Amino acid sequence: RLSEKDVCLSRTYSKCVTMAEEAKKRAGYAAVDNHIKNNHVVGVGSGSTIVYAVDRLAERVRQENLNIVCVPTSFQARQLILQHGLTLSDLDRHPELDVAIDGADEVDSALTLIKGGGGCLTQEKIVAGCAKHFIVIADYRKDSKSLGQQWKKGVPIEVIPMAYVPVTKAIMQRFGGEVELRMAVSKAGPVVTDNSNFILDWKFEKTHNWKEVNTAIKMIPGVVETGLFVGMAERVYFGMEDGSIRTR
Ligand code: ABF
Repeated sequence: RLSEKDVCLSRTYSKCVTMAEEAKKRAGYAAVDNHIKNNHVVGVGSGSTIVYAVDRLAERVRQENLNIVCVPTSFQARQLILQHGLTLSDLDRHPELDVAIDGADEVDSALTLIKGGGGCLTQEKIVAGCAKHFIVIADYRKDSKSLGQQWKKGVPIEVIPMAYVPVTKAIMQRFGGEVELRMAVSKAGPVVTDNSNFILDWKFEKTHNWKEVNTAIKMIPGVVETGLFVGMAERVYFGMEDGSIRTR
């Protein structure tokens, strides 16, 4: 299998970007077409792939006159719902969702996910956890046998700001690897989440038992949530380079 870099070297960069966008679109459309029905309460994820799913959802709501209520996972998702004229709700009013659809940074062969490259992992996990069905959409670059093969930025971990140094030390001592405080693009300060917390990125060195590691990291005081989604995804739609859809 060619790496993304190899694929891009063999094509023009713009063609590569177009292929990936087309793949995201196909995945988003397939998930909405196969899983959303009238009167559904839908969790709306974050990132760039979900934009296509929301486009398709809004199209179906208009064309089929569907009654759909949407619960966002982030400020971005909220804006998307409003911009598309969809019905916005929250977990107070709709604590039980029929389906949640979201992107991922990497998906392994057991459907364990790394999420949180966009920093919204806590709300994404809460919303996915409230859904009867959690459906993931991604392009071919996220498909992996084992976590870390594709996504090189590590596992995002949301932490209470005052705890970021002790949490950093605890993770490195117990699980090895490197932990970095995620900085804003300007480098002027740390990234601050929608919950006013910081994000640590744990660059692990080997494959772990992700269920155990997830539980252990969550037990460290100051950790709010991890970007490891274990046993949550029911189905993943990958848009492939050849225009097909692969499901897992
Ligand atoms: C969210 O958006 C995140 O959990 C994940 O980090 C990211 C995926 O973004 P994209 O669809 O842009 O690749 O789902």
